[in-house]
This record gives sequence, structure tokens and C-alpha cells, in this order.
Amino acid sequence: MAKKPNGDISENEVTDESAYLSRRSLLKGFGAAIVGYHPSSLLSDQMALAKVKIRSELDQMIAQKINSRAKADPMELLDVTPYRYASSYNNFYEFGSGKLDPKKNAKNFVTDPWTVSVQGECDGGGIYHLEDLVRPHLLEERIYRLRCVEAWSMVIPWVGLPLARLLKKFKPRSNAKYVKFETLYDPTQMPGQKSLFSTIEYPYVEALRIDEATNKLSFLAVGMYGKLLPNQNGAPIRLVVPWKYGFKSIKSIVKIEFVEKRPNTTWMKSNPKEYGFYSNVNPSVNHPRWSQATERRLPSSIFSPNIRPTQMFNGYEDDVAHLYRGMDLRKFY
Ligand SMILES: Nc1nc2c(c(=O)[nH]1)N[C@H]1C(S)=C(S)[C@@H](COP(=O)(O)O)O[C@H]1N2
Ligand SMILES: [Mo]
Repeated sequence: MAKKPNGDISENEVTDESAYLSRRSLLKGFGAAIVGYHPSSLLSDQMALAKVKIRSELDQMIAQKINSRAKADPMELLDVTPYRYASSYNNFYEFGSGKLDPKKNAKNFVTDPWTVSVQGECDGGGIYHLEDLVRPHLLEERIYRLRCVEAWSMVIPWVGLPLARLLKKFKPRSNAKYVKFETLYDPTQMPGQKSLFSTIEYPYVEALRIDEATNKLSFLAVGMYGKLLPNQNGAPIRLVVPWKYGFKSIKSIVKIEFVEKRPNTTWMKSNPKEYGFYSNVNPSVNHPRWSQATERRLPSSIFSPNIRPTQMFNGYEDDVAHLYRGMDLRKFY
């Protein structure tokens, strides 16, 4: 299959927050009359003002943007997974365990208004509206490989903000050793949470060591392919930790908690022999039931399987290997 750059990617690698916020407002229903117009032409005075204020950050942003682009393997740019795959082949068990279930069942998922509760060992805890978390930051684009533990992979252009920047705002205390994240629990909206035969417990919980969470690659996405995050991809805000198996990248986050002790995370609890806390992508540590040496890069078919070797830390070794220096990665899987 011939590969070509994806037409869905916008040329702007930076989506400024006012454009993002006005898109959120569109969803909120500013009125049917404005639907269909480009959001940036609809900026209210207030939003225009916000735009002026953040313009001074722009130079810095552009430098950052160039850095993050250069970081990605240039060949990966040609390899961005078509939007229709990234937005329809999903894992989001709250909306069903089939790959096509989340798109179908999350269609009416309500993501606005949305609040995130920040708790635990920090001085800046509280309940934050999503917009207030995003507002002070310019959004940036990061093209990352996503490697599922099931041995398929994609390349996705996320839009969002570095996790470290947000965590800093919450003023974690020195005894905060881990950051724990939780997905919304709402069985009325999430049919998977009502299932009697579920393999996992809800709410979905994930966690990172604080130094992992503040690594420059750890990212919170509010969009992808230059658009708002589709519900099935974890709207309105989800974690992206590109050097770890996909299940660490928890979706639709409502709670962030700073804790001293290592939390029990969802997949670990469900099957501790198969899913460890670290879950770093590692071609030489196999899943007990299948090899991790290779992966299927989507789109993939029986005629064109698109099999590639798995890369250590999913190709992000330079940025993250130091986090695990001296650790036996067979033991700390
Ligand atoms: N809350 C929640 N987050 C989740 C999951 C889930 O079932 N529930 N699945 C995980 C898995 S296994 C993967 S591979 C990625 C998939 O993200 P994507 O559908 O955006 O590609 O989301 C992760 N985050
Ligand atoms: Mo996954």
C-alpha cells in the first residue's frame, strides 16, 4: 500500500488556546447559527484579548514546536496513521471491548462541562474546569507512536500540553512519589461499566512515577489531527505516554491524585502476571501469551501486514532510558 502524508493534518502545528476554547464553546452550543463557521472568526472580545496576551509566548512556542517535530523520526511524518483508523479502531472498555464499539457507543458521551478533581499530596488541589486547566497554556502538536500491548501500533498527531507543566501548577509536595489518574465512572453513559463479565474494574485507574510524569514526553491531549479529541479517543482530556504500552494512556480523566505509595492500576489488578506497573515498550520482554518482538503498524491487512520490529521504549530511548537505569526490566515489567 502506498503511503502518503495524511490530508487531515493541519499545517499549523500549534493550535492556540483561544481557538481550542472557542471550539469547545461551539460544542457547548453558542447557538446553531454559528455552526459551520471557522471558530477563529468567532472569537469574542474576551477571547481575542486572551489571544493578544498569549502572543508573546509565541516565539518560544515555535522553537518548541520545531524541536518536537525534529525529535520525531522524519520518516514517521509520512507514516501518520490515517484519521479514520485512529478514530475507529479503539480500546476504550468503558464503551465496549470490541475495537469498533467505542466509536459507536461513545457517540453521545457528554464531555462538556467537564471538571478534573486534583487531590492528595499537593498544595494546589481542588476542582478545576477543563477550560481553566487549558487556558494558560498554548497547545502544541506532538506526533507520537502509539504501541498497544496487543502488538499493533499507530502514529498519531496529538494536540495538547506537556503533563509536567500542568502538574507544576498543582504544587506537588516532596512526598508525592506517584501521580494517579482516574477515568469518569458513569454507568449511565458507559455501557461497559455495567457489564457483568468485565475483565477490568472501574473506574479505570492508571499511574506514573513522578519523574516519569514530569518527563518532557508525557503529554495530555485534548485534540488530535488538529481537531478536538473524538469521544472514542478519550475526550475531553487523556494522557499520552508514548514509551509505554497504550493502556497506560488513560482516557477521559476526571481525577488526578498525588500519592506516596505506588497505586494499583487497572490492568495490573486484573492480571498482575501479564501487565506490570511500568509496562515500558520492550521488544525483549514478551507478554506471557505472545511475543513483543514485532508489531503490526496500522493500517494492516493480511495482504499487507505491515509488520515492524518493536523498538526499545517505542523508539524514545534517548529521552527515557535514564529513568530506569539500574533497574532489571524483566523484573520491573
Ligand atoms: N479509560 C480507559 N483508558 C484507556 C483504555 C480503556 O479501555 N479505558 N484503553 C487503553 C488502551 S489498551 C489503549 S491501546 C489506548 C488506545 O487509545 P486510542 O483508542 O486513542 O488509540 O487507550 C488506553 N486508555
Ligand atoms: Mo492497548
